[in-house]
Amino acid sequence: MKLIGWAIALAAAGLTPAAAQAPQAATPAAETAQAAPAAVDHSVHAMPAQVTPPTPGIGMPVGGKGIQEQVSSIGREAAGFHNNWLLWLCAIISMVVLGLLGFAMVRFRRGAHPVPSRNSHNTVLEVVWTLVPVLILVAIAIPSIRLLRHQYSPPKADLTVKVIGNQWFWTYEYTDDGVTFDSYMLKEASDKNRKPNERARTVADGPPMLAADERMVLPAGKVVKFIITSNDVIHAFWVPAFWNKIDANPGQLNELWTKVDRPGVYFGQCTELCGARHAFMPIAVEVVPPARFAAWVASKGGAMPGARPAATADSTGASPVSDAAVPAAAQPQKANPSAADPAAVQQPATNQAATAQN
Ligand SMILES: [Cu+2]
Repeated sequence: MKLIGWAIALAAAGLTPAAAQAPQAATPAAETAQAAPAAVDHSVHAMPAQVTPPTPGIGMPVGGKGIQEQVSSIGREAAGFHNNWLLWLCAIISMVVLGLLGFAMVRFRRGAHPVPSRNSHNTVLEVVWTLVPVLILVAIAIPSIRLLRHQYSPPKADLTVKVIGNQWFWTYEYTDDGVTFDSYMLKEASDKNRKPNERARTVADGPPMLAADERMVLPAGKVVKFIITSNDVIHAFWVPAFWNKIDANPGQLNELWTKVDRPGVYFGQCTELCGARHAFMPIAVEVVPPARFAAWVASKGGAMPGARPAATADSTGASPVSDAAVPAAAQPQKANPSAADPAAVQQPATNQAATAQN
């Protein structure tokens, strides 16, 4: 009887995953079939002649020690708060509590103190142990709320990138510039699933499982607004060196911002369990000087909003950084006014929709 019970239990355990995986197994096949042409396109055509290699140890995991070096203003503020304030506070509190515990254990042990004290109230002590934790919480709350305020009251954006999570790749829409593309993980040369004409990861592309066939390109020193959503299930957008992290929910627009001063290559990953290939949708961001960003936009068939003289000055006028640095970079785009028009017309509509929903 017991044996039969075990047999049924084992059969159920064996069947359940299979049943659960069946639809998923079908989905990747369908996805791959759909996505295959795009992936092949990227690997064959879209790769630049030379790939900017990342700086070792920057914008990528550093062996599980501490927080990655932060390259955005928010990231530096947050990491400073964590490293220089919270960690010390935690350490000091732990040491004080441990010291008190040790003192009480030794001083009031049964051998040295056979008759227990019968004191039940001590006004000074009670005031101290109420007041000190309150002060500690206030000391944490003030910088914490200041950080939250900085994170959620972004300066005027110079550039908006709509980030869309898909099972299992990212789509980046540069709403201001008319550029849209998908970004897939680069497979290893030894990967049996790699198609013969599919580009394999090289050292210059970045670490395994973090390198992408097409990187999100951002201009250095500009305020970038990310509008984050999903096409299917919940994903999450996170580039650790920028600090920011937020869920990509289907049917919702979330918002983040960053300003990265240092050109370089920075890697992130989807950080919400989103299905079978969750681990294979990295985020690779290349931050370049504004002039190179303008050239990249042009190479992708887009046009910088700066290419439209009057309207652009109005819409981004509140950001002194953008207007000071962009014109020189954007001038060449002026030769392409027909392409600039639709992008410039589209931009306010997209931004307003995003703001309204947030
Ligand atoms: Cu995901």
